[in-house]
Amino acid sequence: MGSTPEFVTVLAEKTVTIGQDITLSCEANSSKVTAEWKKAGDTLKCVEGKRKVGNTDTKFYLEIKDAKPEDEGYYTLSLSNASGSCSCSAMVFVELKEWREVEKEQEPLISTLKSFKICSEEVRELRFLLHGPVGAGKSSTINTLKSIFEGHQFLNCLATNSDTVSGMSFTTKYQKFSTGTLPFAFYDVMGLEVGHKGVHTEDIINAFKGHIPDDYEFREDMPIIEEHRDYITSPTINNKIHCLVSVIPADRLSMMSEDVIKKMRNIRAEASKLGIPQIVFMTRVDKACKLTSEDLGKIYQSKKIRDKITMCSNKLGVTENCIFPVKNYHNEIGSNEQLNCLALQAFTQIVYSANDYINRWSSRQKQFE
Ligand SMILES: Nc1nc2c(ncn2[C@@H]2O[C@H](COP(=O)(O)OP(=O)(O)OP(=O)(O)O)[C@@H](O)[C@H]2O)c(=O)[nH]1
Ligand SMILES: [Mg+2]
Repeated sequence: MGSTPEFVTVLAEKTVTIGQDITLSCEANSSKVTAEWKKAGDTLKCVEGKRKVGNTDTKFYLEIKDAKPEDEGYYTLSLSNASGSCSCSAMVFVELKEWREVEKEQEPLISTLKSFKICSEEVRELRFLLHGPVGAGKSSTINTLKSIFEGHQFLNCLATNSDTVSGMSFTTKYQKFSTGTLPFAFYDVMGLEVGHKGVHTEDIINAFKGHIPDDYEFREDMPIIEEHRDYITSPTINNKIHCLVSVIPADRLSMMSEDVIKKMRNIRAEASKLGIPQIVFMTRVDKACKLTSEDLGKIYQSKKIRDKITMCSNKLGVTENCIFPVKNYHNEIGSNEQLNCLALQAFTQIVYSANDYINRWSSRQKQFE
């Protein structure tokens, strides 16, 4: 009886650009085996002009011509004979043609934002509210943007240092963060959770309407009431939110509960009624895609990220061009220009959207003068 087949060399991970050919190969200790290639449970056979499987003596190979996005995946080769079997697997990534342009230099983006002027003198600062599920990276996003503008050593003291979602929001206050002398302010809120836990949707709606005072401590048992001593009864444009940012973790998108998604849709519907612009920041992209985690500059060539954006668009009912994938400073030591560029591109978008909102508000004011 022969011996169990064994690999002399194993399959290696591959990254190809769309349209290129893919070759996976490895070597076994014998050619007298039955070889089976599989991807996602399907056995792969030869397909004229597209796919070839075979072996030259002990070298086994799989060739795929003209890589398409659907060729991305986890490929397994199993070898068997009467004595037993063995298998090995490798991931194949198919990079798409860049579907959005990545900025490579941060300086032009920073200087445009530094010289930015709000279109109305009555408005002191553009105010952004970040909301989303617990642990989505809301506080980290604020931290990332603040550290880019303030140029200090990154310190993620606002965010939880735990990567596991405990089910309890680390942020419990309605907290304002300014960006030095620039006319931008971020508002951080408690995360959304399933059922009666986390921040109430009414609190978020009241926040963007301008009724919630700075440093208000959110209560899980009830939303703010008009009788609260600091409730802002007649908010001005300087109390209101000018752009709503939904923060969604790319790696947990498929696990997000229906309940949280429904809450987010309700919040978005209320913001739409008031004409407040809405943008999505899709965080934790490095956790969702290996290609991106290895080279952030390839984010707009990643099929995984593209698919996540489509999924996010379907779940929240937002158009894809309003979704910006970003990576936050997490455990990096120094500054990372590519990370900054992605964050700055997304930030530029919310600045212009908020300014448009102010522009519309100011035109309406003039009509009544
Ligand atoms: N790898 C990675 N980790 C991230 C990223 N953004 C945030 N994190 C981590 O995710 C965890 C949650 O981040 P937070 O910023 O505290 O999330 P949050 O939305 O403010 O959470 P709550 O205030 O608890 O609702 C922390 O451990 C962060 O360091 C990212 O882009 N990549
Ligand atoms: Mg937080």
